Amino acid sequence: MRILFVTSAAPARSAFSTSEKRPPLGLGSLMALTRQAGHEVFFIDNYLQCSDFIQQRFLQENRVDCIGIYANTICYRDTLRMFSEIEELREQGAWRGKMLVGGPHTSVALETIPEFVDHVVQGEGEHALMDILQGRETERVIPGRRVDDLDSLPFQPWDVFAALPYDFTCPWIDASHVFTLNTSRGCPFNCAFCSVGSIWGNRYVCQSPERVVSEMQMLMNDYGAQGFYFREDHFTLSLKRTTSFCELLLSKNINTQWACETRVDRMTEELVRLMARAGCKAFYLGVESGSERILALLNKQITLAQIENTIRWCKKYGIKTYCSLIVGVPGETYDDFLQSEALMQRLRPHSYSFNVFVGIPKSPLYLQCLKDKSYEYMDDLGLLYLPGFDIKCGYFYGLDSSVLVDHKFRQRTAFDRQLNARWRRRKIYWTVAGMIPPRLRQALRPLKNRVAKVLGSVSRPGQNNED
Ligand code: B12
Ligand code: SF4
Repeated sequence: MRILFVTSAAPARSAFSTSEKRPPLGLGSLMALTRQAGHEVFFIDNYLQCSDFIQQRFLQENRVDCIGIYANTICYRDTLRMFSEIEELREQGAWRGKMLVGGPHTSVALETIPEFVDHVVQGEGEHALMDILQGRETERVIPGRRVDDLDSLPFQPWDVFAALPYDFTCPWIDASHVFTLNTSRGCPFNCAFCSVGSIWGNRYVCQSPERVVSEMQMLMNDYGAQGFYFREDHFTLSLKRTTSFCELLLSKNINTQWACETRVDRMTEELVRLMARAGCKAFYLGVESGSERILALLNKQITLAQIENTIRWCKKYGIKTYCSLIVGVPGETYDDFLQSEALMQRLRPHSYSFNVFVGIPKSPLYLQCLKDKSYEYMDDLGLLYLPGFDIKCGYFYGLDSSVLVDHKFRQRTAFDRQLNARWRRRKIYWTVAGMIPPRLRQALRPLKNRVAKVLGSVSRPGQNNED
């Protein structure tokens, strides 16, 4: 069969950043598997570069039998556009192939998928796709079966990905050829703002250290990889796997750099030391908040002590830390935010950023906001925005909210009023500071801390602490 896999283009405006362009490893897994089974595979990444492939007659000219579309909620408008243009071709008799869709959106908003789409795969796609292609599966909606042995899956189609202009860098790794890998699936936690549990389920499955290292070696030998970025929810969930992975890199004398995402509750000093010895250069940490109350409300199941210890050990062994914090969740107060800010100022990670809460369908907080109607606006994708979203966009991103969402926010919480007042004071500070000649500003520097005491911090909230 001749199969075309496509992604959907990012919307012009989005409350989630859509600027990071990396290979879509879920589709990659399906492409590698179908190729291995002898099918001819085509790939168009509209998220990376918008294309007009339907109007350009790509389906007809390449005699495509089946199109498989990756759908996530943020890019779903473009998915809908493709569905209807392809259906129009079918109605005109200009193309007679099958239309398949998979990806996170199918698990969280099945009801939004048009009836004319032939197969909708929820969760993992490998088994379901092979069953459809071999005619063993005829149902329209297919809950994907989990892949129990991730080692059995072929390597990603790197020949295809390496030829495209993806971001092959990582801000924390000093190398130009950094490849993204995804070596595990599923998450046993249930953080209130996250929808991963409803997409993947709670069972965690991972590739063996040997499998991970062999793909890394192949990438180093054949594609000149100089570094790796494990872009997955839980690279370090299994202490045994992380330890064996590091020991394998060391025993094979593999000299490379890598970064991963991790939870602070998985870390011990010994593990951080071992990871650093094995080439780990950075952690992306879901810190979320400096307020114990908010951590509990988010069901994050981490403590401030664990955050502090992890950052301290990382500094000791030379691993950079990037902390991601969430702000503006229902029930959060200005005081909670001050605690987050104080934590970052005290621990001084390499960098950190505040992300303004937007409800993603099916996450526990989303369902709660729907139930108690604490949101101010729901957009056409079903995303929920809370009162004061505009104030927080201005404060934390330096952006007018109209750049991200088409709604004029009116409601305010006490948190927003206090944040707004501080923002105004800070703007005055920066305007006045900008009018002072640089030399005089230098001389007045010692006064900055006193001013900060009156205004709250005078530096910007998202920071790089290059120390
Ligand atoms: C790494 C990652 C990224 C990377 C790489 C993206 C990529 N496409 O691989 C980057 C940073 C670029 C990124 C960007 C975005 N991401 Co992201 N990302 C992830 C993360 C952590 C892992 C993705 C992954 O590799 N999964 C593993 C593979 C195996 O799964 P998969 O890609 O879903 O594919 C499987 C199935 O879905 C299915 N499938 C997929 N497509 C198809 C098609 C067909 C035809 C079939 C049959 C099956 C099928 O089969 C695949 C193999 O089993 C997930 C969280 C997660 N655990 O999934 C979030 C996640 C997917 N991202 C999310 C979001 C919102 C985004 C962005 C829209 C915005 C953002 N900045 O966060 C952009 C959009 C990217 C895009 N290409 O459209 C959300 C999606 C939520 C939703 N309801 O849609 C998730 C679930 C995280 C969350 N916040 O809950 N992301
Ligand atoms: S935020 Fe991370 S740890 Fe929490 S549920 Fe989502 S994937 Fe799991």
